[in-house]
Amino acid sequence: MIKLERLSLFLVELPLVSPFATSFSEERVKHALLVSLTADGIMGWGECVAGSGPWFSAETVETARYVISEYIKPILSAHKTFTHPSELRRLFSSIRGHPMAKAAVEAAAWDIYAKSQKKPLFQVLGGVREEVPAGVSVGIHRDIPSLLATVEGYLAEGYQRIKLKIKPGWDLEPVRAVRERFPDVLLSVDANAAYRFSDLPTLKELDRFGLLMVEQPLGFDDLLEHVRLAQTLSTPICLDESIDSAHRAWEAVELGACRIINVKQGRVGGITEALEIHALAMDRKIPLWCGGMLETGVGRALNVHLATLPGFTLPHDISATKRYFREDIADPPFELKDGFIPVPQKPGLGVEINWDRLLRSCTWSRTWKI
Ligand code: OSB
Ligand code: MG
Repeated sequence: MIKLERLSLFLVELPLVSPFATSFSEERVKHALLVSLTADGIMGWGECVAGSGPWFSAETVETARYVISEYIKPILSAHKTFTHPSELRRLFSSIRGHPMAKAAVEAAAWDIYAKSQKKPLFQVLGGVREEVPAGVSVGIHRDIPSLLATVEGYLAEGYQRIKLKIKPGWDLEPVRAVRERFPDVLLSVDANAAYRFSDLPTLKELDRFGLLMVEQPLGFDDLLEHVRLAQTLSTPICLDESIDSAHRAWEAVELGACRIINVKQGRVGGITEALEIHALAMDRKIPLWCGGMLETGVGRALNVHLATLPGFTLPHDISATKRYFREDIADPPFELKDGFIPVPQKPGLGVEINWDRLLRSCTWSRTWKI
């Protein structure tokens, strides 16, 4: 039995090495909400993947701070103990929605649990790999030459798959240019829900570029239009925003809305929920890969551990630390080794908080006794 002692929250702001533009926003600074739980003298960490504004999802770092402070913390105070982190999902189920807030706290509990077992998290999760294949997500650029230069640089570093962010007006031309210049590269696109079904003629054109997948072309909460699109497109559809729970993943698979799922543990409400999607995907032979939300080293470490599970078979949006930050708040930085990210082998997440850097980038923090 693990007895919780303290909960802390930290809001941090870390400058990104380069602006990251998508169909929904342009970010220059990463806003993150970090969670720590202390139990039996062990400190566990989680990172909330919500963004600074309600663009990717309804949740933001501020809504997560509010929900954790006002609703999740009282639940922890009422229960105080857990024997396995998968119990928290049910404890938090009285709170409707807010999967990213719940996931951040659950993550800290998984870190504590693995540390108490003196095992790296991937072993506790049933992971089968010591390194995971790295892909990179390339934001919308100001012009094609600068995009080609960025892609060339990433390929030289060894990334195994390039994902181009697209939106109406920045789609066929950049995809064609990258495909012509790099005919053999594993290439995919991510629209972050920027298209409508009436854009079908443009989306059909994407079939010409030998893409691995098109990620979330239509509405953020849609399944049925994705089913219709899947029936006319030969490129596999991958869903990201639409999958906010294991139940929704099951619906998507049953309906034929996607052939591939991008798993973000935060988006679906935590590792326990993500494990349920993994079981479904194994059963239904749906390839998975681990998405990213420009996480700091804390969230990235969790993604790396999750991506070691057997159903995660495609390259991930898990890139080296230096692709995101000059200085991260966790050490050591993640580095690429022949196109792979090695899995941390120390207990738990296997990264150390750099307190100096955490406190320097921290804009607000609070600690409660549980
Ligand atoms: O849609 O996958 C996405 C970043 C922020 C929000 C949404 C997405 C992304 C990325 C970057 O594509 C992935 C990463 O490298 O962390
Ligand atoms: Mg996406």
